[in-house]
Amino acid sequence: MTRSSHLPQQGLTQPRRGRWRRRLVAAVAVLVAVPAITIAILAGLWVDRPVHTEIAEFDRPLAIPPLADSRVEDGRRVFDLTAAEGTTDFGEGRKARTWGFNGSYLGPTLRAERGEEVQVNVTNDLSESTSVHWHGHHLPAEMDGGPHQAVGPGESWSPHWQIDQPAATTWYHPHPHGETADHVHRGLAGMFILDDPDSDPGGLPSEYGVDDVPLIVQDRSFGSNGGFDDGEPMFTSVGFLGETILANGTVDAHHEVTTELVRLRILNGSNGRVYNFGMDDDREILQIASDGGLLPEPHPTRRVQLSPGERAEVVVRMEPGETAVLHSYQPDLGTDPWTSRFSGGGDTFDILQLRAADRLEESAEVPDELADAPDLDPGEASQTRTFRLGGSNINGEKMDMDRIDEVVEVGATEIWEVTNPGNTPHNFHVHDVQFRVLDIDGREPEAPLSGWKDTVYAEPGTTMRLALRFTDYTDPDFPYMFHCHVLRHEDRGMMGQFVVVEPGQESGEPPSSHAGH
Ligand SMILES: [Cu+2]
Repeated sequence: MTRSSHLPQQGLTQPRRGRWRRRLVAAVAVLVAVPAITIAILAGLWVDRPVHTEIAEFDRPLAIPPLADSRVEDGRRVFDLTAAEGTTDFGEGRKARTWGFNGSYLGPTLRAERGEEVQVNVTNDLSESTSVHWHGHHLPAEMDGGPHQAVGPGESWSPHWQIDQPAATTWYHPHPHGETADHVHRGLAGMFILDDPDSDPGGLPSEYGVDDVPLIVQDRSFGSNGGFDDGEPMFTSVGFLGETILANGTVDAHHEVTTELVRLRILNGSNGRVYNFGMDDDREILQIASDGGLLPEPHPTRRVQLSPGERAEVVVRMEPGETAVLHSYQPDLGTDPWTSRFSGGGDTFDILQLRAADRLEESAEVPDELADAPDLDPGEASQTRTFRLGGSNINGEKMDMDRIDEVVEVGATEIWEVTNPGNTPHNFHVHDVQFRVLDIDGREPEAPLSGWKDTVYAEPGTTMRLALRFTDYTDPDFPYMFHCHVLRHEDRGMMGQFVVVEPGQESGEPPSSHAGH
């Protein structure tokens, strides 16, 4: 275009001639670009077409993760977890190189009672550094297993803490700096069930693996060689999205039900996928718990949506001899159809078939009252902090291991205001504490958010207010994390660090990630 100014004039002034050239070029560009963009979008839609995985046979019994062995030493309940590589046979020629704790895929279920001192001896038999985070636990930052507590190959780490929180379905998984998505995808995760006999409402199904069933839901894809395919969809906004569901590592799973009521402790252990659980015949189920424990009262519902890292406990009533399928309906991922689609918003899955025996043992009725509501009064808050989730950052900053983002005084009740201003689905997880969701865009949250939470879905275009209380475990140097639990987002930097300090104390220096632990 600049060359035109050197051409001899033929009736047109130079500027006018340049303008017509520019218009012509613009018109050609539009004629070329519009079909190209259209073809790209159509190709993208074809490549990223919604996944509808229906299971015909449900021919494998649901694996129940074994309860971890433990022993009591010096008043502590001690568990051993060893992370190692192995091979897992998922059936029908699907044999994958996987990672697991005390086995080739996932790990045993740890279980402890409120008041107990626990210690977990973590050994890393992998060829690279990892860490183990106790998701949902209230514990000292140094025991938390975040990116500062890397366990090198061949090394061990033995965190210990006292269980001091209500009964809940929590879990453990690696949290190495920038590598969490990869390590969890390979198979490192397990459940950690907390009991609290003193506040047990009674009557809930509670025989582990029989009518009280752990259910770790993950999506995976298998390549032509039978191994895991960790390729991400072309236009994904949440990282990896798999096409096959693993329930406790089982593909096409069923569970034999022998009681009228069965309790499912559902953990969304997936990297980026949001599920919208419900039964295939749309029957009513009772949600009885969320991340941090039992809800104040059972919530009758037909859908339970969980983003990565969230848990819900539900009770399903079965009739003798029938089958019913736990299904994932299309999740609600916001109003932007493109982003929703590219985050798995159009996908549906069969998860697990429940097969009732011809005669079912009688179950007790679920109590009308389950637990005390969270006793967090926003009127007592001493501080409001704001967190804006955008791009791969929080408040414009990417995770920096050497930067403490927030300094919290012990004993404080605070309000954390979390905004997701864009179209991409995110969620928000806070280490150390269970919080209460006060409101979402000014509205009181629905019943599933009436209990304790540590991970909450951040719907695109909304702001929510959380109330948190930091009761103990001061340490000016070792930080806790807050982050998006979409693992690809977290790894790319959507994470920050806070320390809990004595009143008036300043934050110190975070330890290096490889400080000899
Ligand atoms: Cu996110």
